[in-house]
Amino acid sequence: MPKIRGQYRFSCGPWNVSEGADPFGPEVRRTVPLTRKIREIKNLGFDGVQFHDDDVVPDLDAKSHAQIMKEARRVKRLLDSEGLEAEFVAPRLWFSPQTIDGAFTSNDPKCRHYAIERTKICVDINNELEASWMVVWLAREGTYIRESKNARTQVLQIRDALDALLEYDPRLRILIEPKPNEPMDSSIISTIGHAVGMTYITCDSSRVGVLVETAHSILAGLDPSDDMGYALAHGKLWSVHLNDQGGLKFDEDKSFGSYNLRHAFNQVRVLEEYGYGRNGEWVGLDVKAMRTTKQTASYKHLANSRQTFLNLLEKVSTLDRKLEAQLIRARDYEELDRYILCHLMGKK
Ligand code: 3MF
Ligand code: MG
Repeated sequence: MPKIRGQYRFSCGPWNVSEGADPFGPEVRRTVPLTRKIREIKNLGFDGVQFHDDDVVPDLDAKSHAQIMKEARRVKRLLDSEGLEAEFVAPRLWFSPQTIDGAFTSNDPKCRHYAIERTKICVDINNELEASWMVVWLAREGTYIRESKNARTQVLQIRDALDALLEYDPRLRILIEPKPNEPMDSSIISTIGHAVGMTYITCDSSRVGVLVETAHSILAGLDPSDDMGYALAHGKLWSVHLNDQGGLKFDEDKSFGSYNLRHAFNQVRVLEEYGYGRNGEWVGLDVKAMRTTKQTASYKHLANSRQTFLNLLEKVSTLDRKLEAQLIRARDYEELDRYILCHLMGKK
């Protein structure tokens, strides 16, 4: 088999093993303690864990800085004992009463201050866990009605917040994870183009990159593999959240490849052709189990998504590159289309 170019390390978050509640019904699975989740994640062949700040230190707003760091050290020891790394710790900026009207872009200056201070604590937790970088999903930075905010001001408020964090820790690297909507009607940093643009207006763009999530690209009506290629061309794709999404619906976080296998193939292709992972980039999964999933199968969607990535990697590396080049030269894209479909189906 041809040599694989990329170096793939997989990560996922404890929120990917969930209780199955949705807006229309309660939990259907029991809560699994963090220690247990981490052990299972290791057993599934993952190399790293993604966290929210309060996954590491629950109820963190009510705790002293010393207590927070003490609890963070405990999680670091747990990771060490399993031989796992922390990929990132992301601030949960969408839960507290202070972030109802947005975090960095709240109309209340006291709430904006809260958001920055909370994120500084998240930076400290990242450092304690020796994570690769901090990810920010700008969940509530947008509007329900346009007149409530000024779009230009919002962009500059986010820039100022990122600058404050970059100045707070001169070694910090920040990844922006864009999403076009949900929970907001309209997010201000809605696509990967917006996120990459945002990196350039910060005080140190060399320390700000992006994370492409499959479902978020699809919700924006875009092709995730093209979004990855766009960010790669800017040298800004430092992480991904692979999953799948059945068109313009609620955010589904389906297993990778579950809805559109060809889309998934092309995401693996764009990463592999670049040699993704050589600079420490992670293959993150952000997948949700179906509500119908029983307790005993709580991890299947994670194992399946990782395996689908590896299977598609094999499909990418066994592509007949000579034939591909020949068909491209001849501009015979009908034949190329047929060849790709047959290759994916294991037919000649
Ligand atoms: C929402 C998401 C988030 C982010 C996470 C890390 C809860 O659609 O994808 O998951 O991935 O907050 O930044
Ligand atoms: Mg995500």
